[in-house]
Amino acid sequence: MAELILALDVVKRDEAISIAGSCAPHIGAIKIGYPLVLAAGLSIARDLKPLGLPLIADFKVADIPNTNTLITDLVFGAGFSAIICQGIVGTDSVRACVQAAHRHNGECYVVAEMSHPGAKEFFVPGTPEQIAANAMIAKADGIIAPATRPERVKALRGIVGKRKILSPGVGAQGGDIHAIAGLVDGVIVGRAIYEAKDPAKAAQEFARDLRT
Ligand code: OMP
Repeated sequence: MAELILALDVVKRDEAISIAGSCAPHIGAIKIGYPLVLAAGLSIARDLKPLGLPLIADFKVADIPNTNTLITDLVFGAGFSAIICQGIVGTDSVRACVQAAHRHNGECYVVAEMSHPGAKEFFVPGTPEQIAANAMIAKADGIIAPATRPERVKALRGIVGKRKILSPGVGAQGGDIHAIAGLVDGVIVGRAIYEAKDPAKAAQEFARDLRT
C-alpha cells in the first residue's frame, strides 16, 4: 500500500511544526524543500525529528558530482533521512548523491519526470525512461514520477521494478489519488493538505483514500 507523504511547503516555522504535528498520525514521511528551509533554516529538520517520521529533503540537487556530494553531506548532517536529486543532469551526478546518501545510511530519490505542464517540453517520452534506467544503475532507492500522468508512471514502473516510486501532483495539480494509488509506493501531497481548513482531517482523508 502506498504511503502518504506530506509536502510541507509552508514558509513559517511555527506553522510547519504545528501542521506536521497534527498530520503525523496519518502520514508516512514529510518532504521539505526550498520554501521551508529558506524560511526556517536547515534546523527545521531537528525541530521535526521528534515526530519520528522520515524527513525527505527535496532540493532537486542538479549540479556536478562534487557539488552534489557537498550538498548531500550537509543535508544528512542536518538530520534528513532522504534526498531528492534531478536525474537529467547525468548518471555521475546522480551517483554522487546516492553514494553520499548511502554513506549516511539514508536514501536518494531521482526525479525521472515532473508533474507540471511545462515538464512536457523536455521530459519527452524516452528521456524519463533513460533517466530512470540510469538511476537504477546508480543504485538510487527510487524515482519521482508524476501523479498527473498515471500512464507515464506505469511505463516507468516497468523500468524500476520493485524500487520505489514517489509521486507528486495529487490535489492542487489535478492528479487523482485513486488513479495513482495502486501504481506507486508514496503519494506526495502539499497544498491540498496544508492549505485545508483542517490539515489533519485532509491528511486523514487522503490516507483513507490510499487504503481503499
Ligand atoms: P502540491 O502541488 O502542493 O501538492 O505539492 C507538490 C509537491 O511535490 C511540491 O513540493 C513540489 O515541489 C513537489 N514536486 C512536484 O510537484 N512535481 C514534481 O515533478 C516533483 C516534485 C518533487 O520532487 O517532490
